[in-house]
Amino acid sequence: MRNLIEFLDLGLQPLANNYLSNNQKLKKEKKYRLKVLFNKKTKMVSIKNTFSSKIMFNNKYPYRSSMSLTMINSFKKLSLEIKKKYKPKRILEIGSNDGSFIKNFDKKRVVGIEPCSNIEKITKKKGFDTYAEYWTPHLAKKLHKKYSKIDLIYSANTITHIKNLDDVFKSILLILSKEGTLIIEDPSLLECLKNNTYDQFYNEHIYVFSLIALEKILIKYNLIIFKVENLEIHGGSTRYFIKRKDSKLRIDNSVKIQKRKEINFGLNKVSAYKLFAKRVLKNKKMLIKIFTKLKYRKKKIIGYGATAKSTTILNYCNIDNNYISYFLDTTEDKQKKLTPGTKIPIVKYHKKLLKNIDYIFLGAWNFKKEIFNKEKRFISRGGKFILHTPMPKII
Ligand code: DWN
Repeated sequence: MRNLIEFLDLGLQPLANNYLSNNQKLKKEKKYRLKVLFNKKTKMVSIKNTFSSKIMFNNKYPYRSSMSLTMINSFKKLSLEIKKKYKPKRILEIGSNDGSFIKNFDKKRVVGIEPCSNIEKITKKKGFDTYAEYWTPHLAKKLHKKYSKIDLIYSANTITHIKNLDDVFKSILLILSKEGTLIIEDPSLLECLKNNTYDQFYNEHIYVFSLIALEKILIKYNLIIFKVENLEIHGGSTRYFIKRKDSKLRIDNSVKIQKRKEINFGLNKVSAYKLFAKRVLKNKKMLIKIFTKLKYRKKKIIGYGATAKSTTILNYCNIDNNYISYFLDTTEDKQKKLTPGTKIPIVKYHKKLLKNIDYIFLGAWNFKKEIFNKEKRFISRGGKFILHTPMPKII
């Protein structure tokens, strides 16, 4: 416990993806204190108060990875690379969501694990072999019986959502072939600190990984990171290519480069986290100032992309339905609901709803390029966006 440093307090927060229906509006919401910790020994950054997977990932999970073209294209690009470079006989995806990645492969060669059964169903219906189960040693054994060893395992934005990392990697060892590759992809702690994207912290993101922390866990399982790729996706993610220690795959220079970058920034020291916390507080004050000024000037503000991330921002900064009239979102399961904690109505996306709008708060700032491209008309008639990263600004 002496190694754990609490460096950030993001206040009382509701569950990030717990969108409220109108009849839940007056009910008391489940809230928790969102505090973020740095472990001086393991270098791991994690949130303090956690919830069970069953509470967070169940048959009502609203998030769909297919809602963004950027995600679809990124999965497509990676799939081509996997087919070309690794030529796997069988691919397993842990956290396959609505199948945006696995749909790029032959149905006979790919298996998807997705515990949120409402989403898993979508891929199963299309004829893919999917399991609405959590990733556990029990499931790994079951899959091993059916498929024997698997030579490529992929997991995007999932491993950081599972508290028991020991179980995660033990289960992987049960099924990954001797020369197999494990690819995991999650938001980068380095980018989070550099860009002040404190909204990467919420109940589902139990960890935000850095290479230096992940490496320390993997070594316990004789797993080694042999290549690293930095991606723009989700505001800066890292893709780690991992092998068994005795596999013949050679270690790429990108690992050394990434480690140097993280250490130069100070990800191994408490001071970097304390400075980040100061910037986050300044960020909050600046964002509140922007909203207060615009409200005083009677500007019409809406939100775009009711993200899990924006739950953290809105609740931390107390920006509610007094400031933002509604959020536009393409996800059916979020529409006609209210944002957690701040109770801002979420409306089905339609271009005409941007007509008399002056400002858009970009909840899905991580898809800025894609959205700016889509909303050229709004921009050309003088519409402006409010962004909180790296520091709050209007563009
Ligand atoms: O790790 C996680 C990530 C990958 O997905 C999960 N814990 C939960 C979820 O987080 P998020 O909600 O912050 O993810 P996104 O991908 O930033 O969400 C984008 C939201 O914006 C979606 O609700 C879809 C919406 N959207 C839209 O309405 N129009 C997105 C785009 C690109 C658009 O054009």
